[in-house]
Formats: sequence, structure tokens, C-alpha cells
Amino acid sequence: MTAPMIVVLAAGLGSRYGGIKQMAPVGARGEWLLDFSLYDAWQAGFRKVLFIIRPELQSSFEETIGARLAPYFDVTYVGQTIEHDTLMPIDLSKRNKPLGTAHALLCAKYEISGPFVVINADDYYGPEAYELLYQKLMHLSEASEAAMVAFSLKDTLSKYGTVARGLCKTNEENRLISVSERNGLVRCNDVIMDEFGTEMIPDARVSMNIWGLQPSCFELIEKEFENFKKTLLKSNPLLAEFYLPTCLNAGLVDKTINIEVLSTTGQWLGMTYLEDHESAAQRLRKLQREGIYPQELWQVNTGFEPILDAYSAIKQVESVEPITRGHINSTYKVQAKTALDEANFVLQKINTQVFTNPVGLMTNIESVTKYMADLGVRTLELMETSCDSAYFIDKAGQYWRLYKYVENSVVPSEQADLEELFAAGEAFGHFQYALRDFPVHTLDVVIPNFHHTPKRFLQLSQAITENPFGRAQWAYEEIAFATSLEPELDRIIKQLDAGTIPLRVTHNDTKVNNVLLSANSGKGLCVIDLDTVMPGSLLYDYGDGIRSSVTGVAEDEENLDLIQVDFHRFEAFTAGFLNGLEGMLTPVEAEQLLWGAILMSYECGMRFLTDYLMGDVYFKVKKTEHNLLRAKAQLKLAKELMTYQEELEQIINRCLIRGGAIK
Ligand code: GN1
Ligand code: MG
Repeated sequence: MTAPMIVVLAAGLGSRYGGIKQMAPVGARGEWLLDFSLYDAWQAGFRKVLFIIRPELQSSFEETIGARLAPYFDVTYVGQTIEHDTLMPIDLSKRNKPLGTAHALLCAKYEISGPFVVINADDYYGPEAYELLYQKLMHLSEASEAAMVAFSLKDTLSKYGTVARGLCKTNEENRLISVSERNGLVRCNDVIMDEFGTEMIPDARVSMNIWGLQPSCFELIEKEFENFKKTLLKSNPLLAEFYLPTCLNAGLVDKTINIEVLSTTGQWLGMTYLEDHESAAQRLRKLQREGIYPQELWQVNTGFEPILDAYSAIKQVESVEPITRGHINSTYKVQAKTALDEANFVLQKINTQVFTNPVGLMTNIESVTKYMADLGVRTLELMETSCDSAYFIDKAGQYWRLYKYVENSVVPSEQADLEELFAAGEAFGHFQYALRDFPVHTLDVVIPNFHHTPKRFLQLSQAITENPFGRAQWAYEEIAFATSLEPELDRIIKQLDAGTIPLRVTHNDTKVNNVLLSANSGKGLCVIDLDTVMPGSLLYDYGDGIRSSVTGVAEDEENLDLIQVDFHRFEAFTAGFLNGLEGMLTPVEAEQLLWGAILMSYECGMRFLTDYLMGDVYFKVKKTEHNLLRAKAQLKLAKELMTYQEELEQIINRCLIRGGAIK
């Protein structure tokens, strides 16, 4: 049985509350209501949490609650976006409001593979709710089984205005018969009434949208979504919402879902209105004072202690701060007391959805960095745990690693100047050079076919055919261009197979921001982000370096007119790279350097496009259509590189002659 996870619905606009209510501080240390909920969830046994958010809020989430939760939970994010095309012929271009809770859940379908508890980000349900659901979800027998926690109506009202609640009807076995939405609920002179003035039973059981579900519910939700589009949404495209309770209710009628109602005497707290905020905050702070909750829920610094304790080099943690760079792993800068003085470290949580073999990955990094260090080449310094391991597995089963922080270093950005580009190129070239005699076949292939462009092409084709989010129609031009190059895609792979291009230790992710330069001299210090070090071709490393630096603008630049090949930048990186190679290049490689750059830009564009079509499951996104924007920029770059082939070949030749780079 897969351990259940928590799914947080956090994309609501908070229209009545007036702001992003999920992120309002309530706890003694500024914690959000959600921190308390997740604290309860953690205590109950949950170790994985998925946030459904507005994509533009992802970085804010990562830097705040994401960083607080990192040592406790495996945290992932999914953006709730409106896919206009799947809703055609309804025009939703003017709609800003998310489409509702059931739609939010649908957006996360591909991230959920086992039982889960779905909660609202702005509701506090109390510890018992999570305990009950955890136990229930750990002991399921049928795929149709589900559960919910019900509260007494009287405990769920607001003093500051009316609320809507799902009224539950159950049979004698505590199975839910129906849940019906009642609006305008308010207490008036000790009587609770709905919008029509009907008196309500104070102890009536209501749903506060905390459900224990299984992936089988997606079939039901998808079916109901089709109905919703044809009916409610059609008549009210700007405001209609697709609610989870309505949807589950339809499943009850069809008998496709069987929901047990669990009751809690726990106190519910919520934040419908701005004024609710202060009373919730007071109550929670009181619980903290009484010791029901610790004063510092996650112990922001010390929360990392169980992980950092594993490293004997660290005596006391001073601070932990997130570093938000890179699309894959979560990274933190750790300041700590060591036996001698103070030192900084880089702590990383390995994204095991992308790197499914973290042990192989760490073995690669360990052997490559050791090899380089033995040669006297500067490299990342991996810290060992007290048990001599290159990684640490925490209680949630997450993999962590710790490096020494490289002091006095800077990371070049895409706007790096020519000297920085030369230095970055040189560092990547030198990386290849240092590892030229490393036994390449001993490396684990951590992501098979990582730069197998024809297979990347197949993945894209599949995504176009499946088109699960109906996004293909927003990427016509990109798809047309991406599919036009197909016959040439296997050039490097074929030559690697035939042995005409040597198989080398390849970094495989040579973005210019994956190198550290000296803050004093500007010279290259060392290459970082060694996750994808695998057997491959040197052309990939040269190509990806050019891809990420030649325009001088960001990978996701929206103004495609700015995606231009800057010959000076091209020359600077090329000259540096060839310099670093110290003449190890073979003539066959030399001939195809430019192709490497074209191919990498093109392949990266295809990967972003595939991820866009598949609903942003691989690359972290910061805004709606982020992957589409990235794809457009990278594919445009591939086109530009092809347009100026002649000029660029000349530059490469000049650098080759000058640097005497060919063996
Ligand atoms: C990812 O890890 P990071 O953010 O440096 C990706 C690269 C892409 C790059 C595009 C393991 O690199 O392959 O080229 O994004 N890494 C992985 O920015 O997929
Ligand atoms: Mg990487």
C-alpha cells in the first residue's frame, strides 16, 4: 500500500478575504494556518505534500513554506491553470478566477498515484482529522473506498459574514448519502439559518473539504468536468466553479464512490473574511502557548538538524536559507559552527522523481570528484556522513547531500560578459580534459537516453498525440518547427554508437550558471551541478554552454526578437571551451561543434515543449505557460544558429587554429 499524501488546494484567489489569504501569518513565528495543518499531518504520519497553486506563486511558496517543510516532507507543486482550448467553444480569456476545487485536483492528476487527503489551504481541521484519515487510507481494500471528516455546523460559522457549507446526509453505517451545498449560513440570535431563512440543526454534519480519496476518483472528476463545461460554465463562463463536493456527490448517486464519514470533535478554524484572521491567529497562538503546538513549529533552522546531525563536520547549525536556482533539486545554504570555526555548506535534496536512482547518481559524483581531487583539479567537495556515506536518507525517505560552500565565488548569469563567458567555457572544457582518462563505463547512466535526441523527439510526438491538456493548439508553430528537423536528429547518437565520436565523461548540463568563477580574479573555479555526469559526447557540453550563453538573455525570454546569436559571445565561450580542452578534441568532434549547439538548443526546446504539453510535470515553472515560453525561446535560438552557420563555422575555425585545439 502506498503511503497516503496530502494535497493542498491553495490556488483560491481569496476574493472575500482580500488578498492571498493562504500566506497570511498567524503563528507565533509568522507561520501560516497551513503550517499548523501540515504539522498535524506530519504528526499523523504523512510525509509527502503536493501544493496546487497559481504558477506565479510557486517561487514564493518555495521560499517560504516550501523551505520550512523541506526537512519534513517531500514537497511538490502543481500549477492550476485554465486550459482555454479544452473548454472551447467557451471564451475564458477574460477569466481570472480559478475554475474551482475539482478542477484544481484534476490539474494534479499526473502527480497522484496513491491514496491522498485533499485539504483547503485556508482551513484548519485539527490533529484528529489527519489521524483518522491516515489510519483509514492505510487500510483500504477497494478502489472505490473514500472518506471524509465531518464537522458540526455550529463550529464552522464566521462571526463576520455568511458562509457556504456542504451539508452531509449519512446512512446508519456512516456512509455518505449526499452532500448538498447550503449558502448564506449565518448565526442570528442563537439560531443558524441559511440564505432562505431556513433554520438549521446546529449539530448537522458539514463537509469542510477534507477528503480521503484514491486515484480512481479522477475518472469521476473527468466525467463531471465534461458536464460542467456543457452546463454551468457555458451559462456563466466568468464565474462558474467546478466544486469537488458536487463532483463527489455525483459519484455517490452513481454509486461509483463509497465515502465513509468520520467525525471529529476537533475545532475547525478558517479564514473566509479578513476579520476571521485575527481570531484564528489568537487561537493558534494560544495553543502554542499551552504547548499543544511548539513555539517554533518547524524550527526553521533546527528542523534540518536531523539531517545535518549526520555530518560530524557540523557542530551547530546557525542558519539555513534556500537558494532558488536550478529547475530540479531543492538547494539550501547552511551556515554552521564546525570543530575549528564557522563554515558554509550547500545542502541539497535530490529530486527523486527526476533522479530515480539517487544512489547511482551519488556514486557517480563521489567517484568523479575524488578522481579530480586526486589529480589536483579543483572540484566540489562532497561531505561524508559519520557513516562514511556520500548522502543521507531522512525519515521521509528523502535523499540529501552536503557540499562545502565555495567561498568568494560568483555564478555567471545569462548576461555574463565576454570574460566571464570565456572563463565558464574554459571551466567546462577543462572538466572534460581532467576526466579524459576516467573509466567512462564505470559511470551509472542515471537518466537513460538523456541526450538521445531522437527519443526526445518520440516523447514530444507522443505528447502531441496524447495532448492530455489540450495545449497543443497553443504551440502550432513550435510543433511544426520541432517536427521539421527529425531526419537529422540521430547524427551524434549514430556516431557515438559507431565509435567515430568518442564516448566521454560528459557533464550533460553545462548551463553557464553551472560553473563557479572566482569573485576576485574572474577565473573559473569549478564546475557544479554534477547530477547528470554520465557517458556522452563532448559536443553536448559545448552545445549546451553555447545554448545558455550566446544570446545574453534568459532562457525564458518572452521577447523573441531578443533571441539573437551574438558572435562575440559565441566566440568567447568557444575560445574558452577549446582552451580548456588542451588539444584533446578529435577532428570529427571539431567538425561538429556547431551542430552540437544547434542540437542542444533544439533538444532543450523540445523538452520544454513536451513538458508544457504534459502539464509541467518535469521542470519547475514560475508562471502559466512558462514551459511554452522557454520552448519558444530555445527553438528560436536553434533556428538562429542554423541561419548563421557559415559565420559561426568561421569563428569556430578561427578559435581552433588559434588554440591549436585539435589533437
Ligand atoms: C535542468 O538542473 P538544471 O536546472 O541545471 C535540466 C537540464 C536542462 C536545463 C534547462 C536533470 O537543469 O537538462 O537543460 O534544466 N536538468 C535535468 O534549463 O533535466
Ligand atoms: Mg541539473
